[in-house]
Parts: sequence; structure tokens; C-alpha cells
Amino acid sequence: MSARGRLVAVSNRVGPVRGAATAGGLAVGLVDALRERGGLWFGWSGRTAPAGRAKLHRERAEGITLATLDLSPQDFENFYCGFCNNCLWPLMHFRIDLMRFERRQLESYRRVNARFAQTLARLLRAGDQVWVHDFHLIPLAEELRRRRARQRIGFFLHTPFPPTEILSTLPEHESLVRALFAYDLIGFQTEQDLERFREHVRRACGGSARGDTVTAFGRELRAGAFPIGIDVDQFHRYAFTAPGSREFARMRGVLRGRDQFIGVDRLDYSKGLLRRMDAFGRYLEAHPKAHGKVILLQVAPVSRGDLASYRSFRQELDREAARVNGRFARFDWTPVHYLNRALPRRTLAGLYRASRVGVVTPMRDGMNLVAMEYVAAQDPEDPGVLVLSRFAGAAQFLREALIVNPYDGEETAAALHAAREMRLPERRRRHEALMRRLRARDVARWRSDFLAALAEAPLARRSTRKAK
Ligand code: ADQ
Repeated sequence: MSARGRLVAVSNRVGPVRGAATAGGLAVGLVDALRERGGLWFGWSGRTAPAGRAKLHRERAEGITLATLDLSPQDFENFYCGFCNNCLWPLMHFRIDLMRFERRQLESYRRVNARFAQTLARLLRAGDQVWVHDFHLIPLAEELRRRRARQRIGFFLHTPFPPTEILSTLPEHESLVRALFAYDLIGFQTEQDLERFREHVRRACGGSARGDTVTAFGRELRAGAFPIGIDVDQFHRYAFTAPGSREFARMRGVLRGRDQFIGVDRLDYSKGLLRRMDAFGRYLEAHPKAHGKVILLQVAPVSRGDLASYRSFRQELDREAARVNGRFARFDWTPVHYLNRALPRRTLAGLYRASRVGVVTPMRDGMNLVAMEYVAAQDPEDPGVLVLSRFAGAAQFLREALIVNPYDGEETAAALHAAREMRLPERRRRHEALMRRLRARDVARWRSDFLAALAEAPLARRSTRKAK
């Protein structure tokens, strides 16, 4: 491990380090590795400051150095809200109907990446291993190379990689894909994403792909699938202690013997929330006997609330939840319970465990950790059932879930019914198999596989490469 030198992680949002395990997401995946290797974590501070006054914030926590930069209010608008969330995010999720391209936003994207690279280049040491995360920072390696960074640099894409016809709708997509070739290794969530990248390189860039080596623009890199996972034992532990807690007793109390379906998602159009509400309505329509006996708890913390498209999506979802409730509610029963709040992970684990069915039905998702958390939180003696969209990366691995096409409301409604009715032996059989899959691909394996592949990525090509 020490032969690999220091680990430098770069992501749009940095931290938290303390309590990373309770924050979830990327932090869980990175903090252990950073701690082990006395690492540096670099990215946006989450704050804005006038252009001239943005400074580098540095702090140390648990042996990790955090270094963050502010964004100017203009870059927050154009880089973060604009190019990242209004252009690349919908593009990566195949939603070109929602994609908004503005040249000034692309310029801001390039400017922020260049500024990040300029600062980071000064913090790097020879022998560092640099791991860049997600679509916000695609041009970072190219900018670092321009500043003579010779370290190994890897990139991991947390979202799906879109098909070539979709990617090609992005003006200037060539420069974005070319920028990927400044990395030594790029990682995708699934084999499908990897294959779409290889296909794009062959068809749109005149390049070639052989084995894990991909060549284009006179450069060569390694590309692979590194499916992310969760910390299975930690989540299982949280859920295991939940039944003894007062909070859990309260959850049970609220349910009063009813069966709970649970959805937990950032409030984002990619997560399939509208169609999920509709499918739940169809389920109630088809099964009057379930009235009064089931509820759908949807936990959906507001995300990217600065964007008008997200605000209007929220209103639409409010209406859809109200429509289902208006149609089916009785004075003593409200079928849809809807929370716009982030919850502590222990509470989430308890909620998963108290739920008979986990409903994870994104229209498109890189992986989806909620699906995994739901499974890990179940009581092995009496587990609930996962209903999972085939368009989540997780569906490639969690084969024993009930896999649905979220565009098909009737199929999803039927799966909700089948999940609720499933007998104990089948639930146990499926749950055992799913747990084996989770353990085989947990977050520690994701991290170590990626970093081992990065350490092995050939050095030779860098000496011949000339960054453009
Ligand atoms: P996300 O789109 O954020 O991640 P997901 O993988 O489901 O989607 O991760 C969300 C995380 O946030 C989970 O750990 C979940 O527990 C947590 N969370 C959600 N709602 C919460 C709430 N109300 N309170 C507290 N925590 C909540 C992106 C990609 C995914 C990919 C991940 C990791 O879009 O496809 O799986 O990165 O690579």
C-alpha cells in the first residue's frame, strides 16, 4: 500500500470525514482509503465567494487533509447549476429533452476545472495517486497535464455513460471525450456503461478498443467496470440494533400492523418518483383488499433546489402524491406518506427494516445504493422484498430482486403485489442470494479494485503523450 504513495481524491463536494459513515454516499467509499494513506481530499467548499476573494480552505481531520475552493456566484450559476446539473446530468441519464446547453456555461465548466487544476497541481507530490470523481470534473486531468502533472490519474463516473447517439447531441462532445484520454484509467459502474464508452470511441472518435485498452486521439488508456457497493456490515449492524430502539417502536406504532412500501431517493426526475406514485395508485386500484392495509412511505430530500427544473418537478410530485391520496384516502388511512427530509442513516436503516417492500424504480441510475441498503437492512429470518428497476446499474447484480420496467405501470403494480404476497421461504431464498452478492461487491472491494488497476495502469504512454 505504501508503495502506492499518497491518495488524492477529487470530487465536487468534499467530506464529511467525521461521521462519514453516517453521511452515506461517496464519503463512505473514500474516507477509509484516505485515512489509511494519509490522503488529501480536494474539491468545492460548497460555498460561493466573489471571484477575487475565493480562497483555499484547508483543514485536517483524522489524518486526512481537506482542501476546498469556493466558487464565484457566476460559476455557481453557470458551472454547477448550469453545465453540470442542467446539461450533463440529464445527458448522462438519457434525458436530452431536459438538456440545456449554453456556451457560457461550458466555458464556466472549463474555467472551474482549470482553476481547480491550477490549485491542485501545487498540492500534488511525486508518487501521489489521484482519483477524480464524476462528471463535474471530466477535464481536470487534461488541465493537470497541461501543468505538467505526471502522477497516475484515474477517473470514476458515478452516472451511466450514455449511448453514442445521445452523447453526440451535446455540442462540443468531442472535447469532453478527448479530455477523458488524459486519464490513465477510467472506471464505469457496469459493463454496459463500459461497452457504450467503447462503442462511442469506435464510432464517433475513430478510435479502437481491445481488452481493457482504449485508444483514440493518439492516446491510450485503460477502461473498466468497477461497480460501487455499500458497507454491508455497517448497514446490517444499524438495522440490527434498530428493533431495540425507541424510534423503531414508534415506526411500528405508526404502521399499526400495516405493510409499508418504502422509497428513498433524492428528489430527482431520474429516480422515477412520478411513475412510482402512479404504479402505487394502480396497485391500489387493482387490489381493494389492500386498502387500509398498506402505505407507501416516500422519503425524498430536496436536491438541487436552486434549479427551476427541480422546483417544478417537486410541485409535480406533490400533485401526484396528493392525487393518489385524494383518490384513495379514508379518514383513518392515508396511503402515501411523503417526507422531504434527509434522515440519519440509523433511522433510514430502521425504516428499511420496518418495510415489507423496498421500491427502487429509477428511470435510469448509475448504480443505486438505496437498493443495496434496503437488502442489507432486512431481518434474515423475515426479510422484505426488493422491487428494482432494470434501468438501475444495481439490477445487473441484484438478480433476485423483482426486476421491473418502470415505464410499465401495470408491471410495476403487479410486482408490488407479488412482493407483498411473497411467502417466507422464497423471501429468505432471495434475500440470502442478494446478501451474498452484496458482500462479494462491497465498497471496500470497489475501492481496492479501482486503486489496484490504477496502480497497474502502464506508465509508458505518458512519456510519449503531449497534452493538447
Ligand atoms: P445518487 O443519485 O445520490 O448517487 P444513490 O446511489 O441512491 O443515488 O445514493 C444516495 C445515497 O443517499 C444513499 O446512500 C442513500 O441512503 C442516501 N439518501 C437518500 N435519501 C436520503 C435521506 N432522505 N436521508 C438520508 N440519506 C439519504 C450517485 C449516482 C448513483 C450511484 C451513486 C454512487 O446517481 O447511481 O449509485 O452516485 O456511485
